[in-house]
Amino acid sequence: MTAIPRSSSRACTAIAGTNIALVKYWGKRNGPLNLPAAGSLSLTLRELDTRTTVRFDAELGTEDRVRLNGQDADEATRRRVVGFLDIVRKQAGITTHAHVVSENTVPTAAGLASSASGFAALALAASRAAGLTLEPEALSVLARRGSGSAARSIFGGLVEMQAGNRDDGVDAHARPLPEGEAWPLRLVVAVTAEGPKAIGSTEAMRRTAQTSPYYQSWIDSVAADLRDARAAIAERNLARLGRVAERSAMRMHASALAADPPILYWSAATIAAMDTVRQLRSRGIDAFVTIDAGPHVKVLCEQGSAADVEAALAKTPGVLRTLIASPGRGARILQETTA
Ligand code: 2P0
Repeated sequence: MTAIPRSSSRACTAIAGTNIALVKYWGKRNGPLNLPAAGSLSLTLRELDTRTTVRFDAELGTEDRVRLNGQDADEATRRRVVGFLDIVRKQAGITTHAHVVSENTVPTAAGLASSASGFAALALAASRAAGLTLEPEALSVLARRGSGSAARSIFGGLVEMQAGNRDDGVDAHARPLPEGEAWPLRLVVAVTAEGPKAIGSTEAMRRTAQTSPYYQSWIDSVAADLRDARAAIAERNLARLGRVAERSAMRMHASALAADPPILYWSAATIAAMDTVRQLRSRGIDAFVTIDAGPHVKVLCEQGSAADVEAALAKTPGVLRTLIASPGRGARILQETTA
């Protein structure tokens, strides 16, 4: 491995879609290495993504520069990105600083999982710009260091994250589930609030693990949900997959609700949207709820019912806007340049 020669720069632009977990990740077995306590299973989305350019440049001096959505990143975000770049630099054997420019179509930190697409795109762009060529699994391991859910966004469509059991984390990566390919699923997103969530996932997971009496039961329940979800995907059985997804989300939130102090992400609009989905089901429409670390509601359904689901959610009190998201590809390079 060689250092980038002085006064040369190397840039890469990569794009990654966010993902929504159908079997949730909520808890770590190792904080510093960001190792999940259990596996998870998700759908990578086409419509909500992050595009990131990383340029390692010997002229940049002693600091990394981080721009997010047209502005300098706040200090907490900058520190998190710099920490991630340090991991990439160490892996590539370089010391050069970088200029990072990132644009989200996902509302940042609003519970629409911008860290998943953000760190997946950053892992690909930064590793390539640092001169590394990583296989998808190694890229997923790297992305996990930035954010647990980002490991899943390296791959497209339905994806399973394996918890792994090694201390160094090399087996804690995602893998695609080809049985799910070309299944015309949709996730209808009901946005119920603007702005950042009350408590970030990392801190909320830590508090749940340390104080919730339900945490261990939650973690113990994940393996069976993963098996059920895999079987549902193999049969293309939406009702079975949707039932697992709802159950997993409710159990994750139950574990967080029982933390001390309690963690409640839901608002009145969240409950109203859940009620809308129950009414849709009573009319014979297969639609199933999942909720992440925020008040928004995401509804899993098939392509043919997405318009009906969206119309019902749009009329629900407290729902600000809706969008229909579809399965998307994994992280990929858009452009590379060397100067
Ligand atoms: C998930 N979430 O499976 C779960 C469900 C939110 C609720 O993964 O600490 O931002 O960076 O590894 O990946 C959000 O957690 O947390 C998340 P870190 P991350 O999608």
